[in-house]
Amino acid sequence: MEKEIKDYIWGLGVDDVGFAASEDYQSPKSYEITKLLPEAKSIIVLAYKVLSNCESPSTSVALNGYMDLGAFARFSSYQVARFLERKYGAQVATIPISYPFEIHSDRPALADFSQRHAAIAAGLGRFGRHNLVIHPKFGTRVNYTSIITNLPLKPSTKCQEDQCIHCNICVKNCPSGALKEEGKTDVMKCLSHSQPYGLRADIGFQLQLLASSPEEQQKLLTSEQYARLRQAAHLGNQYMCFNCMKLCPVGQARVG
Ligand code: B12
Ligand code: SF4
Ligand code: SF4
Repeated sequence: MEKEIKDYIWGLGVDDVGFAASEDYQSPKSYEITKLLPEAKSIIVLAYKVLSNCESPSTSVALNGYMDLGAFARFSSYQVARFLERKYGAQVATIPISYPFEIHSDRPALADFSQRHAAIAAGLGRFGRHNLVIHPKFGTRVNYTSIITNLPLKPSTKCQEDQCIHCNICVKNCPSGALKEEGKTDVMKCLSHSQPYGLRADIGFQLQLLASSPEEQQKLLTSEQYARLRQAAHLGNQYMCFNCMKLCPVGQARVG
């Protein structure tokens, strides 16, 4: 069964796949996996190589590469889940790249499920100094999605080797200083650079609008800032910083 599932996933063009036993998934801040699928036994983690669009000096081109990956990941995840249902009568819970997840004010920037901890449990990499998972072949330029299932799958071998070469390039080139403290990303600092047109910027704009005269409001609503906020809200996560991902040297010479 494991080989059939892997062959199906590779046949779709997904870059890598690993299996984890549900008890090996340890993400203390995320929900218990049984809250997402009560009969959970295994997690199938899919890895997708990030396009070299992320190197483009144009932020819209870099973002578009990410959106291409996101569309393919959603398509692949659905296909694999349907294959598991059809072929093995499996129960499944597909977990996305990022959204949707439950939003609670006491759980800021915390998804229901951690793709990084799942990828590590499924043998698809280890944490680097930048708090991202470094894949043994693709380095940091990789995104993950997961499918939780009630199928009992033999877990993949975990990565034993530290993939990070501790060069500190990610820390030095983080424009917001979000990686200064080892083992912790400062979420607010990162957000100010990675999503400059996200929710916080939107709230700031709305407050400014409410406090403005009718003439000022007209100016604000025809400004570049408002158009950018609208575009970001329409597209979802609008990432404008890829430094910790694109500058990490690990894996870059080896990828195919
Ligand atoms: C919310 C979110 C964010 C938030 C908050 C990040 C955060 N602190 O977790 C913001 C907007 C800041 C963010 C930024 C980025 N994100 Co983001 N994000 C997510 C999301 C949706 C949820 C993450 C979550 O729930 N975190 C909370 C829990 C898991 O974190 P935690 O337990 O506190 O663990 C943290 C630390 O304690 C530390 N940590 C925990 N255990 C250990 C162990 C060791 C040994 C070490 C060193 C560290 C460490 O790592 C975590 C990071 O702070 C995930 C998708 C998903 N559902 O998993 C993507 C995800 C984590 N993001 C991703 C990426 C790529 C990015 C960005 C590069 C932006 C971009 N351009 O894509 C930056 C990188 C920031 C960074 N260097 O940490 C990828 C990571 C892929 C990878 N190779 O690891 C994910 C998995 C999306 C995906 N499906 O691929 N992200
Ligand atoms: S995405 Fe940019 S701002 Fe956020 S941690 Fe990485 S380098 Fe720093
Ligand atoms: S840039 Fe260097 S220090 Fe940062 S994660 Fe990559 S190898 Fe590790």
